[in-house]
Amino acid sequence: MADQQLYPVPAQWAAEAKVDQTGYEAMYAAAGSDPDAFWLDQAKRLQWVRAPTVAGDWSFDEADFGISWFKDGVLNVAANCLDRHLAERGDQVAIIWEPDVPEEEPKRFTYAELHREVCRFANVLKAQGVRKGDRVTIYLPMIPEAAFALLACARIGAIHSVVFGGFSPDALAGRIEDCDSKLVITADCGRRGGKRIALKANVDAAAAQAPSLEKVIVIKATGDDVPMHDRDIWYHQAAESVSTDCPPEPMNAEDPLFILYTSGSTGKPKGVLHTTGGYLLWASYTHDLVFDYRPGNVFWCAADVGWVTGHTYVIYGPLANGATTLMYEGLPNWPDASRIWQVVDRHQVHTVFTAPTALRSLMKEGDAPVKATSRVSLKLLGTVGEPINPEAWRWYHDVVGEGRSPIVDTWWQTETGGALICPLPGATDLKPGSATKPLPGIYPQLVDENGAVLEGAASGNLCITASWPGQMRTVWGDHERFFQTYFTTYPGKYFTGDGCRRDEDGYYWITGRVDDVLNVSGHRMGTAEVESALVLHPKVAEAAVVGMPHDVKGQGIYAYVTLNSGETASDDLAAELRQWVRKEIGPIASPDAIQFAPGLPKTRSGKIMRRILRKIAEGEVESLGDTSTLADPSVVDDLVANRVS
Ligand code: 6R9
Repeated sequence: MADQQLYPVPAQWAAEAKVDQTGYEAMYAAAGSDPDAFWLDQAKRLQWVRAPTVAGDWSFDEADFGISWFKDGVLNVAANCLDRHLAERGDQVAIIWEPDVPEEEPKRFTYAELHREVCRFANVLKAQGVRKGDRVTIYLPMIPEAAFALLACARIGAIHSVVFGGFSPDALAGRIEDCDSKLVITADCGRRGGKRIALKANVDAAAAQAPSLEKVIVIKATGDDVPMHDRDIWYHQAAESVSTDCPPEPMNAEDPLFILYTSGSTGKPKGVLHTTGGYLLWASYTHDLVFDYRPGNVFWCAADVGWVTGHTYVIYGPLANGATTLMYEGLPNWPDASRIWQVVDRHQVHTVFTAPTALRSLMKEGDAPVKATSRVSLKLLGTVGEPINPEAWRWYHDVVGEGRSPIVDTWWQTETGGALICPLPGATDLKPGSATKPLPGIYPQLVDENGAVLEGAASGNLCITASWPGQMRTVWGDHERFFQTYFTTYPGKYFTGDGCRRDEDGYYWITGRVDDVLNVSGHRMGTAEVESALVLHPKVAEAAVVGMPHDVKGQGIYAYVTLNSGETASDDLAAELRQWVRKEIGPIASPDAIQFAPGLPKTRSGKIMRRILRKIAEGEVESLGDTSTLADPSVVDDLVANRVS
């Protein structure tokens, strides 16, 4: 099979990487034979106020369900990311910030400077009454202050909840209220790809629906004129009067570090909770192993800090490891398709880590924009967020990397804290499109619909059978939902929601979600969320949303909409509904196709048969399967006849 073509570890990588194939196998075995000893040893990567004496203490069974790691350890995340590096590398650059507009000067912060900025920010938060355990919502563009804000919360033990700047005021308000957060940190405006995002105005609109909100700290980022209300505080003014001395709060390893909302197959987005010790260890361990980080390398994860990838691989992993991390304000293809590679040359980037959707959009523009740059510094490539199609993989490998750089395809989730299944550049032969093998300490299992364990080469539902330090600990405010969502489909196992194939070499190939979660441009989107946004529109009676294949986004959003009687379908109404969803959730949720349907295919018990809707959206109208159990089989003919292509 063409997709089975093997790309062996380049000789130089095999010789020089921290972990080679034998090393990987030895680590994998060690983590399995004595997990406590293995993880207590790995925990030495971090600096502890009090070192832990226990590693994992967990059960996925209902009777004694619970997950903890290093529970008697005490540490502070910001101290690990900053203070402990000061003696050795205080003058080394910690963050390189590349602005949206290429003509502007980048900014650089050494570890000593970053330490000062974080302490200052922490003192501003304290002066506003923020205390250990309080929730702080962060709604910022990719500016250095975003890094300061996350680390400032960690320093004083406040729990941050970052909301992606592309989310609407409604979505923001829901997330502020869900975790009862009293303070929001935002900016006047954001910039991305030459466009402005009215962040402060969005916070003002959200405030009307978020009674818990008391204060808003506003960073002057673009200098745009924004109205200031009683609750608003300019950061630069508040920062004038505080000291830059702020001792880190000693935190228990199991104290919460952050909440990050993510979409599930049902209901509102869930507040995924990560804790202090286990998460930071996972961020540090995976950043070190997967990217073979060496002092001096410039590491660039191109994700926004609004997603988990930005948390783990822009901020926490690299800074815990004393790395130089690049933070980019803009978009991969603006002002043109060579921007990423220009940034690589400008900052002599060693590792670039991005999403397949970005690669597909650049690949469309041909090789010339890549070849116009040198990329001589580039030694390692990474992908994350969705399965990478072998064509994009080869383009990345052959054209961008000129064949010399391994690609680490990292499979993981908001829930997992960091990478779980992925190659190590010095250890794993690669197959384009496969996330390859589990990291040491990770035990994947494939099961069929009935939960029967599948051995050897097989396709099934991907579960993980043992806890790892970076695992989420709960859904904020709803521990029962945590258990129900992840541990009841296949009792005793963590169910990822992904389908997966394992080949005869033991390589894992993620095939995508098997639940009602879409992956649009590497962003998770619950079909239920888009449906509830649509039915809020006064003319809409019912909506069903499914995924459809999309060249660049991976998946597009296909919405079937039934109107209230008396309403007429039109292109204008379709445009209005798209706008409506943008307003309710944000631009990333805007449907790519809207089909007005007089009826939806339902079983006699009233359940929408999504299988049929998916097939129609995919254009596979020849293979709809059995429709005889439908209450009214004739609706299918209408749906097929009026399919939007
Ligand atoms: C990190 C992140 C998680 C879902 C996950 C899966 C998909 C992520 C992938 C991948 C294939 C990869 N996914 N990485 N699928 N290969 N390398 O993306 O977290 O936003 O929570 O999404 O993304 O379907 O279940 P999150």
